[in-house]
Amino acid sequence: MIFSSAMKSDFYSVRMRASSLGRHLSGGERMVPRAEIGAVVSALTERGLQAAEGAADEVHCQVERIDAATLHYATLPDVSTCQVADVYAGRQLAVSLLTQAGVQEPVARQAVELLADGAGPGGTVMRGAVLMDVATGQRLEPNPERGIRVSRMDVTAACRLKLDRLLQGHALGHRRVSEALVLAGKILVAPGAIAELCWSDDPHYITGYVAAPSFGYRRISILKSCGDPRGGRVLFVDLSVTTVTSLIHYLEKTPVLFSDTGKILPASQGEAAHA
Ligand code: WAQ
Ligand code: MG
Repeated sequence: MIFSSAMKSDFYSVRMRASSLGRHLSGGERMVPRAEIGAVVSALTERGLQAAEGAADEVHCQVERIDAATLHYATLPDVSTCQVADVYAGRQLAVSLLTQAGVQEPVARQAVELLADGAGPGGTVMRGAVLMDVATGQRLEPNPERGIRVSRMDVTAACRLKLDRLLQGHALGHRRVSEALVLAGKILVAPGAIAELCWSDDPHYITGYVAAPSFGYRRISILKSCGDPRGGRVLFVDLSVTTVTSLIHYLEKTPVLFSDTGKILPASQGEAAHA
């Protein structure tokens, strides 16, 4: 069979979701050339099967060809880390960073409390992110159980090599960091998205971040207590710039490939963020 150059250069979105008795356990989003689909489906499936100590009873992988004409290229945000003494200091710092990014302080506090309490119905963890109106704190996602799943983003092969080397050189080589960085990167290039707050729902992973165009991906060493199963994401939206529908479409559908990394900035103490 003869491959046209168009086929060779096409990208495919590969998405995985794993669940147990209908409850979401794990998800994954990649965007790769044709030749890598097999390996990526296999790796994501394995990840789904291993989620929650093997509790998944269903793992779905979906492969979709991306229309090359809709593909956007971008650069990843800079990465920095703030060391804080405890959860209280970490959440204070998150509020202060969100304020710097243009979120009113009461709205920033509301977002932190929402994730702390579990943003899904009945204090559960959502599958996707909360969309929050930066002006009012009002929630905008159509389905508060599902939220918004940011999807169709990845790094190019050359950028992957550079990124892995960069992160490993700063002891940040864990897949969790690069995945969160790519997700935050897509949010920061979405028109009308002004900041993101995130910490994991993994009970043992307590580092989270605030991301904004002005300071990039700012990790905060402690954003929750060890053992706490709650976590999530809040995206702050400026509705004077975009509509809910077009932002959701961008986050879920517009393919974004990162072709270069940002910098890793020196570690800073919590209070340095006020400077
Ligand atoms: N789109 C929107 N929201 C998502 C997505 C997605 N593709 N994937 C996960 N979420 C939401 C969902 O509510 C999860 O419960 C929550 O985010 C956390 O997901 O630099 O590991 O995959 O050291 O547990 C950040 C710090 C780690 C990494 C975040 O998130 C670092 C993390 P998790
Ligand atoms: Mg998780």
